[in-house]
Amino acid sequence: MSSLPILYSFRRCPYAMRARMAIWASGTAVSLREVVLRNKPAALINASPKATVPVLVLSNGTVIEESLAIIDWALEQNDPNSWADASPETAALINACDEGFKGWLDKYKYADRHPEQSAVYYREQAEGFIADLEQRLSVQRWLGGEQGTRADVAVFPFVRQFAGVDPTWWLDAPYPAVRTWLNDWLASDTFTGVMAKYSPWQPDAPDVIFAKSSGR
Ligand SMILES: N[C@@H](CCC(=O)N[C@@H](CS)C(=O)NCC(=O)O)C(=O)O
Repeated sequence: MSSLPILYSFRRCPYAMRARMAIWASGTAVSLREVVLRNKPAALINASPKATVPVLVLSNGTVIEESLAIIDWALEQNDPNSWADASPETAALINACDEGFKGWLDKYKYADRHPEQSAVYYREQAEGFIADLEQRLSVQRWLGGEQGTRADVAVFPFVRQFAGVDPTWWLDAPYPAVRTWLNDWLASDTFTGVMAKYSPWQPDAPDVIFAKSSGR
């Protein structure tokens, strides 16, 4: 039995993705447990009754059950890219993503479940956030300036989803700087590294070591 921290994750979940990216970039090894959301393992529910992913269980029993807190934990272990950034601006950007953009994104993605308005309407609401990113990225390389921060990592998986709802529209959408930023992330070792596929975890399965240094 390894004493590595245990990460409950779901490959396509944007919250889990941002957490895995920070863990990956930090070079910290964790034991990854891929979760099927409709059949959550009892071990996850016991550790974290709210049972969202990602959840990180440290070897001393501490449970970290919010993706942003997992990012912070990872960057405390090691932050080779200097992503840690406690500035109010970075926090505000992440908050605008999680508390505003994400809601419109879900409605845009699943517009058929929200027939009160059209998909285009929902997309236009979500575009307020994308336009803000465009403004920033048209004058600087990363969202917070010339250096990437936890905001870039935290926001990226949601922008990826937004672009993926209607890829044809996205190709010509008036957000060239966001497109470049997104494409850079998609091509990055950090993103491809964290998107490896794992079978759903079973209690008797051997540990799956998730770490940048494991040679992937
Ligand atoms: N605020 C949480 C949100 C995590 C979250 O909502 N994850 C989704 C998957 S993307 C989830 O686990 N949903 C529970 C479910 O589908 O049962 C975080 O940042 O970690």
